[in-house]
Amino acid sequence: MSLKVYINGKLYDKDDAKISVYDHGLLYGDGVFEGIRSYGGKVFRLKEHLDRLWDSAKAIWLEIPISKAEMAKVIEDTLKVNGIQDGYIRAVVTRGCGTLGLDPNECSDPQVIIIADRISLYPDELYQKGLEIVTVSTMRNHPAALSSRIKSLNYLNNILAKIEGLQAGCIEALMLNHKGEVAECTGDNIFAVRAGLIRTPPCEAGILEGITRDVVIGLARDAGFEVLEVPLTKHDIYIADEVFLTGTAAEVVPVVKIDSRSIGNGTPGKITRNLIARFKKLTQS
Ligand code: PXG
Repeated sequence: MSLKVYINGKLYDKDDAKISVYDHGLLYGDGVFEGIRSYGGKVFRLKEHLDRLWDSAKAIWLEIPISKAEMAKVIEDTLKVNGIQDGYIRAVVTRGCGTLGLDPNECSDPQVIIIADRISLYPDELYQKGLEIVTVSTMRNHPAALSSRIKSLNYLNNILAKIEGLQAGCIEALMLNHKGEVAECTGDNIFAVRAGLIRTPPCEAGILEGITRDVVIGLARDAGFEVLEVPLTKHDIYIADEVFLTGTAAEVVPVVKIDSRSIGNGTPGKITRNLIARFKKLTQS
């Protein structure tokens, strides 16, 4: 059976789920989105994702044509109709069809799209052995030009960094901000542990305020660890005992090498493994 995709109140077979070439989401990356997980048929942190989607939309003057409650229902319904238990949901709101000019006032019909699919997980091995990443030269967008807190359809900044990472043989890459501080990876937030203290860059570093990041900060504090949101330099990452990434797709993944330097003893650290176990328990309860 073909997957069903929701577009503006209707379900379409995957192959028939289409958006106009005049949609400003395509023409200009003018729109917002969320990537969300479901575990055991239950949507993970749905409220937080909806709040962020609405905040992103507000920041770009985009009015989402349905309510948060309606969006929650169509997300849950789309998951159910596709019979997905453990999956990945992509919620997209585009500016809609307009003219071949930038003016969003010429666009009248924002498109609400919900795709629920099975997630292709990172190999188990990655969580056992850890990930190698590199710092790339593509600077994270200057937050005064375009706030990284907006999860917009324009991901070129991250895609260019991802390409640099891939060319260096790494599937994830570290981006620095305009001040040369550690910002985040292309689709994941970063944490460094040293002497039992967990640190991660603050939102002001020009990062996406990751929902997994917030969940993991909460889990770590509940477990009695101190977590600080403070500016970090590359040096802080190089001399860390442990480094890990958080994200909707990756969950919590250990980093064991960066820019060819081993982190700690080159294997996933104790606190990272502790947090991976706590995160798993949370999503499987
Ligand atoms: N930073 C950036 C730039 C991101 O795009 C995160 C951090 C982590 O945030 P969450 O809320 O997911 O904990 C993201 C995640 C994917 C994928 O399939 C992930 C993201 C965007 C597009 C695809 O891995 N965003």
